[in-house]
Amino acid sequence: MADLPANALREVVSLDGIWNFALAASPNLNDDPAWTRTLPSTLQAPVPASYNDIFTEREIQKHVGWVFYQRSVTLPFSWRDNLVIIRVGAATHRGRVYVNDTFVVEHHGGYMPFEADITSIIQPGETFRLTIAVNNELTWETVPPGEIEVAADGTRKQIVRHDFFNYSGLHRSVQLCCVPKNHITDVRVVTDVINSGKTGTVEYQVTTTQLARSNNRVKVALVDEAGSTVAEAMGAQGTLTVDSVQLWQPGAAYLYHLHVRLFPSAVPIAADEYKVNVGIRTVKVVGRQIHINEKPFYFTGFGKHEDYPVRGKGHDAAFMVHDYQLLKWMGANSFRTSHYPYDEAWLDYADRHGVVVINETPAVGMNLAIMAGWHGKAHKPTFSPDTCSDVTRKNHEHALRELIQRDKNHPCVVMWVIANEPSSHEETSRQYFEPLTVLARELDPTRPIGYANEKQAGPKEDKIIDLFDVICLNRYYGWYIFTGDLSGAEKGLEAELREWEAMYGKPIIMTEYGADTLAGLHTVGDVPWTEDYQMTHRVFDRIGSVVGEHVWNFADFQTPTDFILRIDGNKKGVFTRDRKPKAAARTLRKRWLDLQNRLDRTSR
Ligand code: BDP
Repeated sequence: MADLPANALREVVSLDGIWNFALAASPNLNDDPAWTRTLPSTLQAPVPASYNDIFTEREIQKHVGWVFYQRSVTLPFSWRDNLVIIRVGAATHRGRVYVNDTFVVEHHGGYMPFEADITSIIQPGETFRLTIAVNNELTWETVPPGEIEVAADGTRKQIVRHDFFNYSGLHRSVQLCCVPKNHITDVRVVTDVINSGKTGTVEYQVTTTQLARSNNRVKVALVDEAGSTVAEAMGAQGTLTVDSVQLWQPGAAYLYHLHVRLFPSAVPIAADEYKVNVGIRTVKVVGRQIHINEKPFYFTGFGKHEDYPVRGKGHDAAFMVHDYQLLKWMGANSFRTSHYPYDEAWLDYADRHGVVVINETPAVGMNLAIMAGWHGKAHKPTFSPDTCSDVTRKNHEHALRELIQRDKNHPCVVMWVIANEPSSHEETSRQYFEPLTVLARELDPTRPIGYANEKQAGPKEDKIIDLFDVICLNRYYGWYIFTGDLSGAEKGLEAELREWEAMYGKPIIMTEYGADTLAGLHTVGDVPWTEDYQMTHRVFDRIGSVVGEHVWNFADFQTPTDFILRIDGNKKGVFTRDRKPKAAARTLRKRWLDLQNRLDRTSR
């Protein structure tokens, strides 16, 4: 189930707030079973938040291994006769949950929710000790990958292969949920539009618990924004049709909701209910274009990060809504969830407000050629039994499954990005990625797929692009190449884009481009790092296959603090880390608002 909301038949208690906190004494969890004792309250950490920047101790900021979060929880008496579920929004990168001394669930992957049924362990009215152990280690088997270096004195250091800080902890809400025993476990909707755009169809499939399946009836009703039921049906699956449909449009969202109810036979009172927002729209790749509702769509916006001062990657509704306001102010119609899936609240908001989302897995940093290429050094193969191996791929498949399972119903999501900048010019990348593309299409045949391509895998060198629908390019002409030479950059970029266009005939999205800018630094002329050093967009306008531009990045963000090419983070943000616009914001804003006006006029 994508989420476990409260409703007439379900209750949810938030466990967010201040938890007792401790670093594990040993890398081996069983050497320090902290869940068997009550942690002292001398050290406490907020949930949700990364723990790294909360404390003053470098030891905590740079900690590699397990930490413990602990609090006490009382189970309401009124929840007897129901299931009690613990739901953890995200434990980055691995979480283990303990109820008193009992282990209840483990989850690998730092950006997905997981849950455990604790009904048989705790009695209603009982107070229990809830401990969540969180591990932030990245290895060649994890997604994203990393390596741990152990110094002679035993100090452990996490090497990451991606350009953002390895924020760790409980990044999203922790909830205690009360769910009817007889319940709905999943709802899937797929929409289409027929009859020249006049009729919408909503294919739905409801899954229920075993008990429910044998004895119960499922009733569904599709309700419009005014609260009127526009279609109804009985049965766990079927197709609803909506005449005079109101489409979900970028910038003009319309949301129906599917109200699913479960009735025990012959009893007129629902045993469970669940509501899913439904945006009726289509997405298709048509030649060199991406169509939303049969019309070419041009993406304007950013690659982002969940990254904020102090709270790191901890979800924060105020920052989220403010970021959305800034996106709107900029004239941005879309963004990419680089480089991992975001809190579901991001997608709910995008659904509601008509923002288009490119949704990415956490597979970033699968490229040993990047820094090696930079220094002209030889490197190990990226895809091999010693590096990204079959085990890594299995974990990558798991991450992809979880992402599509969680986000499949969101109309805002128009494309899945399977990895960011993998070493796709290496021969063995094909063996690694082909099964992932097959799986993505099997799990969701309705959305195009892509991966963000890195420069070394140019149009002639890339080994996997034919497996994807859209060419997503991350290019730094004028920054990492043609540094300080904007006219050389313009020519180089145009030549490369024309080559991609001629060789593949697929839509191209510029999923990254940009330059570091130190806010407040100005000069006369085009000098890198100043606010005056800005690229033009002329090339994109000259190439018909370019269907989108996502600047890297929306805001400055924190990077590993020992990465010598960064000073207190990556400064490619169009906004500073505290969300103040840099000079480029005005130029971009003008371009995107003009584009929006032009497109509005042509679609009228
Ligand atoms: C790209 C990565 C992105 C980096 C960016 C940069 O996709 O994560 O932050 O370059 O170097 O390679 O700024």
